[in-house]
Amino acid sequence: MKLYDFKGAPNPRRVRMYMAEKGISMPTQEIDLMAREQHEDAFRAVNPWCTVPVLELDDGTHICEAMTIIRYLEAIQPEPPLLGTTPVEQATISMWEHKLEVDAMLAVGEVLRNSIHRFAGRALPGPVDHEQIPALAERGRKRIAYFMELLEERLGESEHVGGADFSVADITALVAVDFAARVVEGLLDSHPNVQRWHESVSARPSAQA
Ligand SMILES: N[C@@H](CCC(=O)N[C@@H](CS)C(=O)NCC(=O)O)C(=O)O
Repeated sequence: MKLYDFKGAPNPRRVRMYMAEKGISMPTQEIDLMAREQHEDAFRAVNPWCTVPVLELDDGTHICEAMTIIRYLEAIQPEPPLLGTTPVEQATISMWEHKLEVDAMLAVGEVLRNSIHRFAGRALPGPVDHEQIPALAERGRKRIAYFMELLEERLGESEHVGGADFSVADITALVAVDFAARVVEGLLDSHPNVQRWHESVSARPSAQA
């Protein structure tokens, strides 16, 4: 297997952190998003959606989308479980993971992609170019404030995002919070529960992956 990766980007980080937690290692190929390598023909043949991460299997199958890659790896190597074991654990982790992907990861993307010069004309990842809409950057900032409140409340009642144990919901949450910190100064201020959790999950060796 091989992972198409880009070190500076949040979605590949979700997969790298998951792999580190599981003790899975494989060759990686860096796709330089800054140089728009994701739009070159060689990479379009791997993923016509022009995004990383992508997992390449030994038979040539390509699997895109961070959570889909994670689900595949969990299916072939279930231990230690990071998607829950009982039906209720699995549902709760999946619920929080998905909520944070939509409300947190996409909110930060909305701010960055609609405000910084580098993304002019490239307001969405993928093969189709889109103009920036500054109002979406404003809305994204409000969405970040909302998800921080949501996380604060959740981590006031639960040790980890998906429940008692560390799970993939913590991975998406950590990546999203670190991503949000790029656009909001003092993000963790007045969020003591998020701070406590952030310190603890950031201390895991996998957070450096
Ligand atoms: N929903 C996809 C999102 C993938 C994605 O947007 N990846 C970004 C890097 S974080 C990308 O490849 N961007 C390419 C671009 O900006 O053109 C996933 O979960 O993998």
